[in-house]
Amino acid sequence: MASAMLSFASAAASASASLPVHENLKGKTKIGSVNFGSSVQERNPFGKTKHFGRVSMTVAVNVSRFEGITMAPPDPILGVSEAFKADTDEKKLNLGVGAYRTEELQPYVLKVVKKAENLMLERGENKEYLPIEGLAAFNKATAELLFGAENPVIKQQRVATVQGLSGTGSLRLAAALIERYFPGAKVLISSPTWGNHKNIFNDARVQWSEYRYYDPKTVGLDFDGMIADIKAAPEGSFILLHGCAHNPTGIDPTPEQWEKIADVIQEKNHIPFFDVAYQGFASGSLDADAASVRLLSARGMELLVAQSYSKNLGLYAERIGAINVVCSSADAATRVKSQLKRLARPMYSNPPVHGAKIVANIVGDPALFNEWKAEMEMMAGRIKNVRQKLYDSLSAKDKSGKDWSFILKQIGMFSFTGLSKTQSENMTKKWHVHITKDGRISVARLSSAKCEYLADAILDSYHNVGLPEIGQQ
Ligand code: KET
Repeated sequence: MASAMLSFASAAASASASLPVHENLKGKTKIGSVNFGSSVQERNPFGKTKHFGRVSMTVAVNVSRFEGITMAPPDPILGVSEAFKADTDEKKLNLGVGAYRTEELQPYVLKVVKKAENLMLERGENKEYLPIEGLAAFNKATAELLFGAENPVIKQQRVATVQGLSGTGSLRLAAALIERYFPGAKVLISSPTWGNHKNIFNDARVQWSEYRYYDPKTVGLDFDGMIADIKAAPEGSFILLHGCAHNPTGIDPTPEQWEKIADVIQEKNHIPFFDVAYQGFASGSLDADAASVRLLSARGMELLVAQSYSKNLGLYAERIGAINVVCSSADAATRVKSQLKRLARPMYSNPPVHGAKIVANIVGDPALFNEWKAEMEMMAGRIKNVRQKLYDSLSAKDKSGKDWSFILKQIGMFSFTGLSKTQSENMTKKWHVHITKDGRISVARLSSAKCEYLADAILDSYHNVGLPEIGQQ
């Protein structure tokens, strides 16, 4: 506290020091002593002059005006990376965040991204503001990647596409649209879901509730529960769906199940709201991973889709993504787009250009586009290999007869292990394997070499820590 008080005082002092010299000296400063005098006190009602020998300075006796602000809890996902940094053990492993690493556990910048960036340097492109809606070439490319260039929604110009601050920013913009134009509407999110969904809707002041999704007994989809809850939601609700590679469970509905989901959404006049953060990264195919969105849009439904290029192009820090709103007419799409721009302008004015140009350059050049697809397949393939290796290690080491094959059925970056909170904590405290407390493991950050160690950590945590929670496999 003392240091906080002194730093408050020194902030006041530096404010005073920055005054013009003649004002600062108004007969108050003597050689060999520092007296910040009453002028500081007058400006700072929280301060009081203290005398330390010949040095007198203003000390904040009253508490900070930020005193009422309590410490925020660490983020359940990004906080894992902070804890990992602070861990000094050599064996430490960060399997928290969904950000791809190589077999050497190094971050990976796609070769095709480096090529696109070189091209941009050669062209000497400028850094002027983008329009509020983002880069036109990017918006065109991103909507076509999602729906397919020949899709009627594209041909009939029924999609309002606005470049967003990656997946999160695009979801947030959509949430703001819902808050403004659908007052009282509810968003239904899966249980469980990506942790940030709840924050996004809370901050946008949009009501949400959960629909059943994960069944711990089968380590699979609770399809009946999901359908029943979507049916029971008030008519016209927004149904948040993970387009592919559901986070955190890695469990996706089958094509037949998607049809049934579409049936009940239509029946209840709900509006599907897709979060597509892993297109091409889940199966290795951009088209296959967009099948759910295309299936629902083919029924002529109006829907929302937030996209991200963090994972599939490894552009995590570039914050590049988009929000797409499919409307029943081109006219409605134009109006929706104008309102999305109106929401974006006071929030962040206009989006960053770098990632948008990378995406537009890659998608717009057939050779680069093919290179991207190959690299995406490589990343998806490496994750599948490590998944297999982890399963092999667990099966070989576990003599209890437990079936770990659910790990092979899950898709995408993550494996939802079923470890409880205390078991997950044991992974970190005892084994220095940093994972989220819901038992999710980012397989995209695992190497084959670390599979044995991870299997030991999982088996110890699973069999020796706490009692399995009710319903846990
Ligand atoms: N949706 C989902 C489902 C998702 O998993 C993420 C990121 C995002 C959106 C947003 O990503 P963005 O970088 O804003 O485009 N998930 C990983 C990172 C994070 O939590 O921010 C994760 O789950 O680890």
